[in-house]
Amino acid sequence: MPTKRPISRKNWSADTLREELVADESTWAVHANNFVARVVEAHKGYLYVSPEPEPYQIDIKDVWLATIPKRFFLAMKSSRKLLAVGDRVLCEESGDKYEQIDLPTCRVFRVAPRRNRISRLDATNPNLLHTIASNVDNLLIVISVAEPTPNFALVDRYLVLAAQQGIRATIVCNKSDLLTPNLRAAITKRLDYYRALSYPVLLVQANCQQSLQQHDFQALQAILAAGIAVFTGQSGVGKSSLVNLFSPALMQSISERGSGQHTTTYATLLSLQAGGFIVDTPGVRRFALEKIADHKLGNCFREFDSYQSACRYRVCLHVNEPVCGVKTAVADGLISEARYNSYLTILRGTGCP
Ligand SMILES: Nc1nc2c(ncn2[C@@H]2O[C@H](COP(=O)(O)OP(=O)(O)O)[C@@H](O)[C@H]2O)c(=O)[nH]1
Ligand SMILES: [Mg+2]
Ligand SMILES: [Zn+2]
Repeated sequence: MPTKRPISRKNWSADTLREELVADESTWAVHANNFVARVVEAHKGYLYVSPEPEPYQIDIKDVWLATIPKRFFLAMKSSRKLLAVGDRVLCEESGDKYEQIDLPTCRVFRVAPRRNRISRLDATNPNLLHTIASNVDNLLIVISVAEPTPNFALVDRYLVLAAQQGIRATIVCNKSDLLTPNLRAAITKRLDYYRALSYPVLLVQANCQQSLQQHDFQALQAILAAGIAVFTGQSGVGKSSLVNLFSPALMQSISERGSGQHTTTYATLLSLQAGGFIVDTPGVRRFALEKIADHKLGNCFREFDSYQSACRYRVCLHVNEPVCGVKTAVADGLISEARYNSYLTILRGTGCP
């Protein structure tokens, strides 16, 4: 059996416990009686995990019910703060039995530090963020040609999120069948702007099986195959349709295997038939931006980069400063006014596109 590190009472502070639980993977002692796993669903007092012997070889059909040792649980108040879908964990089999739950059981005793996280705002406290998913490789920002009209301010917000968190962002423009010549003219200009910033932009139609053969769809499939993806975008743009198209068989819910209750409010890691994983985030209406220093926001707008050197002040917010390369570029039509407005909106923390 793995040797448990003795913990004396005086060390029972939240910080010490957190340090013990959150430990770099290089320090993990993996042996016959424990295993590395990925959190595939996080609930208030328990988790579902699946073994992941090698990175991204997550055996999603092998689901374990996991708890964290009580001493961690008490210190952290709620395990949801500590663990989220996407976390890599080290578990040991516990053999605990729970009524009505026919799953093997284990205890989580190490968590790897997160590479990034995607959060939502607390429903009642706007200063509080809840992590929905961690260690995300791809953020797929979905818009539609029409119905609903694309909200590019929201796209910009999510591009900032991706930049902040170091997640690769892709813009997926769905409902290509609704393109009329007028719409095409209006949207293409905007999409080309993002392409020029080196964001992959894909035009797809999710309500049609034949789409699977299309170039952009296959490009999307290749992106999805590389790791863990999260879809985001307004309601009605076709996120669920896209996911279904990629994997008609994946709609099995983990909870059905466990407690017998169907769960729609918890983020879940799903595996795609063609490779890769997505985090399904039902009920999460919008992801939140983490607070960053004002002067760092400009770094999340890729096109500002070439013009910032012309700002008089080294730390320039590009708002009221007298000589500002970014503002000049906006005036000269080199930076899109809409993008600059997205920047100002986020900087002022006003409005929520
Ligand atoms: N015309 C058209 N409709 C689509 C397409 N993809 C999805 N839809 C429809 O758009 C509506 C919303 O799709 P859904 O996947 O539920 O969007 P979600 O809210 O983002 O998950 C549904 O009625 C779909 O049938 C598409 O490529 N073209
Ligand atoms: Mg949906
Ligand atoms: Zn400036």
